[in-house]
Amino acid sequence: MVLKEILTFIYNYNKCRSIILLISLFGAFMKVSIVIPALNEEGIVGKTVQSIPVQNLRELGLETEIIVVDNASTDNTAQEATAAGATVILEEKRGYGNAYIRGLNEASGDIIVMGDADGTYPFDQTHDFIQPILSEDYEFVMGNRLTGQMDKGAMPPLHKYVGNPMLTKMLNVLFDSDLSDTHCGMRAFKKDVLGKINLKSPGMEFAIEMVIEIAENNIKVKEVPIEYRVRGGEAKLSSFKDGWRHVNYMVNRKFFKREYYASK
Ligand SMILES: Nc1nc2c(ncn2[C@@H]2O[C@H](COP(=O)(O)OP(=O)(O)OP(=O)(O)O)[C@@H](O)[C@H]2O)c(=O)[nH]1
Ligand SMILES: [Mg+2]
Repeated sequence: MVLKEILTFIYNYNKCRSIILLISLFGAFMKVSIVIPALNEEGIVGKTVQSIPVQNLRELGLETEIIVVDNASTDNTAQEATAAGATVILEEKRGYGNAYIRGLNEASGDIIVMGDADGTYPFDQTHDFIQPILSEDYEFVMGNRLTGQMDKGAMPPLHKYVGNPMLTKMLNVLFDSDLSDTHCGMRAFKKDVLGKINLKSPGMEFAIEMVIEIAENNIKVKEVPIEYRVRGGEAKLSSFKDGWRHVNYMVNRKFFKREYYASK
């Protein structure tokens, strides 16, 4: 308790310096795994991997492991990710959830950071995701694209003003949580969290299954504003089909106590 108060004081005194201090106190023993699912992301996956500030994290005393889960891509995703410095794991079973479940099983870090391979998420802000876990006692950090800087065209108006707010509201009401952007794919958490939650969804529902599990198991969450950038390569998401899948998942889970998964 005393230690926590001292650390909080140091942190409040000088945020930037204290992050370095905290990481150097604990970081020598810490590893961060960045897990990235990728399906046909040639042309952007390499840049995404290269945007991870490995050197910067190393200077702070953190070792970084980068895992790209290639979801049986038919292009040069795997080769490009390898050339950029990632460890590439092949997951033959297609699906966003399948890719993540595989990658999370392989990750050996104390802290896991996750995000898309399409250049939309600011991996260069990785330290903002790690800091609340290191110094503020949070277990899970969730990006919030709505309060951060969103590049023009990064999110279609249908998603920004209708789909995301509606699905977020629905999840908050049904599962008693208080998040602002439940579909944000950039997240970070302590590895221990994986032992407290149960992730099974093979497809896109994985994104909300994780958030619901976090809410139901009272995991301590902090939201951080993040930039959101225009996607490189082709979108894999189909607005109406995937939106409907999420509604179905929530309704089935809440009212019929059963798992609903569409095909991947
Ligand atoms: N949709 C989808 N994505 C997959 C799959 N396997 C891996 N991925 C990766 O999961 C990440 C999320 O998929 P996106 O298509 O970017 O979905 P999204 O971010 O919700 O939608 P966008 O706004 O279009 O980027 C990307 O890095 C994909 O390459 C899969 O089977 N389906
Ligand atoms: Mg994306």
